[in-house]
Amino acid sequence: MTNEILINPESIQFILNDASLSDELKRIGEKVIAAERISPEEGLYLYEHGSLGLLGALANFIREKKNGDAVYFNRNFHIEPTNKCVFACNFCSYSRLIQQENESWELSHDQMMDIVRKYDGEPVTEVHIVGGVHPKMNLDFFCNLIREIKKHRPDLHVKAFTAVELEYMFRKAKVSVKEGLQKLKDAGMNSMPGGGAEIFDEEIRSKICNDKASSEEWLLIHETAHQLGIPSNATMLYGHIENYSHRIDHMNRLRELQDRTHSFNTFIPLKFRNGDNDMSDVPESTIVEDMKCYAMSRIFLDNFNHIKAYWPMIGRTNAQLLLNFGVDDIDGTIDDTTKIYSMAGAEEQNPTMNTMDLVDLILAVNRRPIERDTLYKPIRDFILNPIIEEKAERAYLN
Ligand code: V47
Ligand code: SF4
Repeated sequence: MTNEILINPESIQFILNDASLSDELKRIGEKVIAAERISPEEGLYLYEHGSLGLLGALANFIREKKNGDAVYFNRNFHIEPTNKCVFACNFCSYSRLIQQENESWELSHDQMMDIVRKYDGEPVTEVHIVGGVHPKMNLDFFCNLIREIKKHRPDLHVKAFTAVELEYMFRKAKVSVKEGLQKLKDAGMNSMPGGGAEIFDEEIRSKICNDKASSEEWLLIHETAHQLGIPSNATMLYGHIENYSHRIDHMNRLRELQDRTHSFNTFIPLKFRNGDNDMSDVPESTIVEDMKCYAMSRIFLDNFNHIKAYWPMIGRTNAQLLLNFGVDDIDGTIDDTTKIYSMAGAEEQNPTMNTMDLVDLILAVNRRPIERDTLYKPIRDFILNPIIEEKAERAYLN
């Protein structure tokens, strides 16, 4: 894979020489190009005063410096054990109260193993397990499940449980964060997804998800996981009642933690979708705001290697667009196994894309499709290794 800079520094300098740009924007832009860290105050200034064009050019410059023209994806499937949840986040369209039997599901151990076995012989590399927080699905239940998945398919990477699920699981089991994580690691859990972070600012958090793990707890669980050799992702739920300064504060807390551990794989901004939840009166962000949010993430999080646009949530065409605004990853094949976003009003009602679809989507915008494993080890570069026997490969990759 090439990592050459596709935008050369001179052409980005040209953008900074625009006479209409303020001295302060020019100064911050120069720092970004020189790979000097910008402070939260400079980040906020850039966010508030920088045009979409400027943010996009800076973000794309960094993206290409870090990842060339690569666009990563993986082959994964999701298991959502239940949508019953003890918590009541106002933005959530997915969960149902424990007592609420209609529209809710609760998978048994055997049903989840049946999902795993459905992929026998298929070249998936990751299972992503995340769901509502259910008291019956406790630490022992999940350790047994992971052990059995690993016994059945040792090479499958198990990326499981948000810090919110874990905080509840450990509290119920009366174990420390470290003990609980060690148990899951011993059972075979390989990494953690980034959900549950929402927005760290305590005042906003108390308004949108008052009763679940606090920001401090979320950060502590990820830091402890990293210390135990469990890498993870980080998310940010944006586009609701927070403002730019809350987003910068959120990213700054992640950047500080990443300085200590270097074990976040990727950052995933999650656009708030307002379908069928207690915040349905809050309008969704525009695509221009989405592009600015992804671009600022790329610019501010200088110690994160990857920025992911989760296509089932943002949509396929927007994901393509965002590849020019800092994004270098579009998650995975997924295969219609997640309901979180279709229930929240995302356009993708049955999110499924096979490998060929993903490769075509990336090639259509002149980028380099690279299948990766969960930890970003390249598995196949589809430019160096194109699809030649198209018919046979299409059948295989489906
Ligand atoms: O924490 C819930 C979000 C997250 C809504 O790590 C909503 O690879 C928008 O974290 N509008 C769970 N977002 C999903 C998640 C995730 C997804 C894909 C990949 C990875 C990864 C992680 O979904 C929750 C919450 O922030 N969410 N409801 C909503 N209405
Ligand atoms: Fe439960 Fe997660 Fe939904 Fe909150 S976002 S109500 S923790 S499923």
